[in-house]
Amino acid sequence: LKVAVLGLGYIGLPTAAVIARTGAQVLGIDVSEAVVETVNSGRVHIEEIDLDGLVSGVVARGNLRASTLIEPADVFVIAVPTPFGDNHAPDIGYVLKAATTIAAALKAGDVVILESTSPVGTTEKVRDLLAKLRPDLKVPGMGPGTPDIAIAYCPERVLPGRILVELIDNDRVIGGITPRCARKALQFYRRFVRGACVTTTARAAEMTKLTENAFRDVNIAFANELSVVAGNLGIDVWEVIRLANRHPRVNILSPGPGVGGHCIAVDPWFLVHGDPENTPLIRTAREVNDAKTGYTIGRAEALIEAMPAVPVACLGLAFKANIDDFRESPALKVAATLAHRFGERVRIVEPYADALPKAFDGSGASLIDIDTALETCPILIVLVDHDVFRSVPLEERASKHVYDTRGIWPDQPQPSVNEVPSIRLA
Ligand code: SAJ
Repeated sequence: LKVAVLGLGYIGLPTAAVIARTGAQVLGIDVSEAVVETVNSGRVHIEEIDLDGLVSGVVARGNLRASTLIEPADVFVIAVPTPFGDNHAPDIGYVLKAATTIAAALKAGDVVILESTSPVGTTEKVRDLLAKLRPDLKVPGMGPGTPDIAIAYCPERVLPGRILVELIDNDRVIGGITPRCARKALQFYRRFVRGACVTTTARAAEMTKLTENAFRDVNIAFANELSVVAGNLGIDVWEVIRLANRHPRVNILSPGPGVGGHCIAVDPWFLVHGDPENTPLIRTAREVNDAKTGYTIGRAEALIEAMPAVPVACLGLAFKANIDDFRESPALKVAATLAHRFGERVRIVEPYADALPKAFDGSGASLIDIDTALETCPILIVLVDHDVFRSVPLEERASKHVYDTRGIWPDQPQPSVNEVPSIRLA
C-alpha cells in the first residue's frame, strides 16, 4: 500500500509516521523544503512525545519519505491547515490546493481522505474540484454508475502531547461522500486504529468535528464566566467548582487566562460563520473566552502596580500544560503585555523555552528558571499549569503574592484585609 500524506504538521507528520509503522510506503508532502529535508534526515521539526524516535525509525527502514512533489499513491490523506480570515470566515484555500496537487496523481481505485478541520460542505467541494480537474475519472455522488475513486472526511481528534497514543486509541468518525466511500476509508483506518471506526456522511462528520471543539469552548466559557463572577464576589471559584462537581450530573471545566491553541479558539467560528443567526451561544462563548485574557491582564496589572519596584515572575507561556507550543497562547499574550508595560521587572519562567519568543523583543523582560523565580520574585503570576509549577510546595511560596489563573495551588494562603491581595481567582 502506498499512502501520500499532504501537510507534515502537528497532525500530518505523526499520522504519516504511524501509517509507515504498519509497513505501508508513506510519502509525506510539504510545501516547505526545510520540513522535507528534516524529515528525510530522520528528524522532526515539531515537539511531540515519542515522535522523534518513531520518525527516525520509519525513515531508516525506508517506510517514510518526504518530498515537495506529489507521486502516485493508493490513498491520499489531506492534513493541511484551515485558518480563518477576516470576519472569522474559514479559509479552505490550502485544502483546495492540496486537492489540486492530488488531482495530478490520481488514478482509478484511489481513496482521497480529508482530515483537516473544515466547514460543512468542504469534502463535497474537494469532490467537485477533483471532478473538474480530472473529467476522465468518475467521482462519487454524481450521476449513475460505480465511481472510479472514493472520497471521505475523517477528522483528527488527537490531543497535543498525546498524539501518538490518541491516533491509535481514539474512535474515528469516517464520513463518506457515499456509503461506499466510507467503507473504503474505513478499511484504511483499520490498519492502525484500535478505537472504533464509525461511518456516516461527509457532512455529518464535518459537523461532528466542529461540534466537539465548540462543546469544549462553550464549557470552558462557562467556567471563565463563573471565575469573573466569583472574583467580584470575593469567592474562590476553584472551591465552588470542586463543590459543584460533587453533584452527580455537574462537570464544570477549569477557568484560565483564556483559550489557546489552533483548534478550540478557531473551530467554533466555522459553525458560527455557517449560520450566524442561529449560533448566539457558540459566538458568545468565543467572546467570553477571548475577553478572559484582557480581564487577566487587568488583574495582574493591579497586583503589580500595588507593589512597586519588586520583580514579578510569570509562570508559563505555552497554550496549555506540559507542551512547548506557544502559538495562540493566552499565557504568552498576558506575559508579553505585562513585559512591555513593566519592562525588566518582569521575569518569565518557561521550562519549555530556550529563549524568549519574539513577542518579548524590546520589552526588557528576561527568562529565568523556577528556582530563581522562587528565590527572587515576591510576585508570582501562574499562567500555565505545567507539572513543574504545580509541584512547588507551599513552604516555597507561602510568603508570595500570587495570582494563580489556573488554580494549581489550592493551599495558597488567602490575604488578610488591607494587604496586597494574593489573588487565586482566575
Ligand atoms: N482550557 C481551559 N480550561 C479547561 C480545558 C482547557 O482553559 O478546562 C484551555 C487550555 O489551557 C488551552 C485550550 O483550552 O488553552 C485548549 O486546550 P484543550 O486541551 O482543551 O484542547 P487542544 O486545543 O489541545 O485540543 C483540542 C481537543 N478537542 C477536544 O478536547 C474536544 C483535541 O481532541 C482535538 O483533536 C484538537 O482540539 C483539535 O485538533 O481539534
